[in-house]
Amino acid sequence: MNIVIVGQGAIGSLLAARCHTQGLNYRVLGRTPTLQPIDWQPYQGEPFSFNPPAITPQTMRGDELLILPLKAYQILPALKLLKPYLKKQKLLLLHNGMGTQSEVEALLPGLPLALGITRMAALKQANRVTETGLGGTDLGWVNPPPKADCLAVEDLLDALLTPCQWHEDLKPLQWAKLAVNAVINPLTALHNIANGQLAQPEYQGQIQALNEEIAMLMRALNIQGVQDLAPRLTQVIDATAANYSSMHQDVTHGRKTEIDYINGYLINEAKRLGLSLPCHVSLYQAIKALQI
Ligand code: KPL
Repeated sequence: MNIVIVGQGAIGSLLAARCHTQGLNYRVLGRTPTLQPIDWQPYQGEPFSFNPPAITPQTMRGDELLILPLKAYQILPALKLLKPYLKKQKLLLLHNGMGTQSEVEALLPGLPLALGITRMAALKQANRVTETGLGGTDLGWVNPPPKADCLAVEDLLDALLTPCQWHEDLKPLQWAKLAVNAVINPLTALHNIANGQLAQPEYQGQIQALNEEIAMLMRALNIQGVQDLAPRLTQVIDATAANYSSMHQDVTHGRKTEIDYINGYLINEAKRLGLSLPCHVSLYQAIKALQI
């Protein structure tokens, strides 16, 4: 089975480098048919340059594994463009936030779909891509393909995303990640601080209020893991203390943020149940006001 990596962002380029190193059959589907070479700097080991092989929507065979390491808001537009060329492909989405699953299911009913939460980290500056962390990936099928294809995809991803773990139900892990992103990302972007600065006393009141709203929503939706919210947040703030969150970087560079798929998703889920999350709403509005 061939792999198609959609886009040439930091994680897409990291995946291309891993495919290249492992000799996997892969192609990159970029915005243009010709791709830039990648100057790859692995976390450990010697840097090297390589030319990722390109593919266009028209030249796909129809049975590939399509990996979409895009921002949440880019998933639907990308798949709308690809829709005429999608036959029996399998899709893997890798992004922060939630809400794309129902969008993809509505656009492409029946297409095999897996979701992943990754802690792989890379930084892209022009053609240079630096691997900045060696985190693992959690994976789960939303709509698995027939058995043989399913095993083929799982084997490929086990090799490509090592260390990775497949889960029967990814939802509790998706919510755990969503809860972390819904606090760290907008607060660091709004206050223009690194993740670690959220450990300061001045932010504790706001963090607690945001966590309480998430806990209420998770209880209403019967999602496991409420008791882990606060300790996990403290642990992530600690472990990523020197990092600037993805939303901080998006705001700093004048890019669109993933707020609609993070706090926006929480707010919509709450609305659906007749609940309100005033702290998340004001944070959402504050981030929207920063965006162009
Ligand atoms: O996922 C992240 C992000 O920045 O998007 C965290 C975990 C907050 C690390 O910065």
